[in-house]
Amino acid sequence: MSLRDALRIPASRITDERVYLERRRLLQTLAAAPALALAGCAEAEPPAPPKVTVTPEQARSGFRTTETLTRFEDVSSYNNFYEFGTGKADPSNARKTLKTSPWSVVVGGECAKPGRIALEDLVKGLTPEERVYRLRCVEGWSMVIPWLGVPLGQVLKKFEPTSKAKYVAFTTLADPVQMPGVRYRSINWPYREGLRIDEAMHPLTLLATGLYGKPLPQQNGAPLRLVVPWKYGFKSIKSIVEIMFVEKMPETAWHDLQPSEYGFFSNVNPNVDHPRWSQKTERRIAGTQSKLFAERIPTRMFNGYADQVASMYAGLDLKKWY
Ligand SMILES: Nc1nc2c(c(=O)[nH]1)N[C@H]1C(S)=C(S)[C@@H](COP(=O)(O)O)O[C@H]1N2
Ligand SMILES: [Mo]
Repeated sequence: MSLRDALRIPASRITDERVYLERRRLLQTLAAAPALALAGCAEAEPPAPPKVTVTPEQARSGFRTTETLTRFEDVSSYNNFYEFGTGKADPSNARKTLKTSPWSVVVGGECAKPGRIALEDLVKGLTPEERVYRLRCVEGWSMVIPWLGVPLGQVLKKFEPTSKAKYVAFTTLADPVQMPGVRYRSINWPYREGLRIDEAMHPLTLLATGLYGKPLPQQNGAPLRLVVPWKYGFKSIKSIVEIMFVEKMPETAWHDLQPSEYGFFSNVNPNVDHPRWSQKTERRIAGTQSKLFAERIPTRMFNGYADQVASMYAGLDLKKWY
């Protein structure tokens, strides 16, 4: 792409950029904005990603969409991982500093078998499955990503949660040595997320260990991250070091920062706008569409997974419980 083309920024992109900058401003980050518009221009165009085929059974389950995949190059270079900085390209530096092996996770709270468990043992006996999911960021962009992982519910059952386990709380590593962004109090570290127990046990909810058939890149949350495809991307917490079964709805990092804007549920919902921007459409970064000029498409209820998940929210006022 020539510099001239790069500077012909469409109105749609300017809107996106404002949303992105507003979210950053909220974090009171003092760093100067990087030269975003030019960041991708030197890239050679990689080939289009492969096509996906699915069985009718997989389609009904929501496990695999046939929508055009986002290229590996985009999935692994346009990221949100604030532990490494608030710019989209900052998390790529995680490759150099985040040590993902050995890795262990502390599991505890309301369960019969708490303890610290090595990653290998956590997923032992479970075969990684490929799930092709849409990922919708609250900022208004989306991707289609072929994950590798194990259903979270199958992992959680190993710890024998008690009847008091109404929610599951997750925590990311917060090491200022490996994660330079943690030196700044943009978020109240560590990054925390949570699910209601039925959401955690839902077959769509994945503990991802890879993508595109490879181990998870550091910037995507290696070695272990959550993927909850019907919720805004920030629920899909990266580089998990702690999983707790709890009785009360746990505090989460984005809710902690701005409760009026980021709720506990954060289900993708085109009818409930973010207080500062619309959620009716999204910019789909897929196929050969560049990050800068991706097409805008309508956002779907529960990110297109309503058939699989809507029943969990029957009777819940989704405007109140955003
Ligand atoms: N620990 C941690 N997890 C995180 C984030 C983060 O900043 N820190 N960002 C979230 C947001 S806003 C999104 S959209 C997704 C992005 O995942 P990806 O970079 O793999 O596409 O990760 C989520 N998980
Ligand atoms: Mo996001």
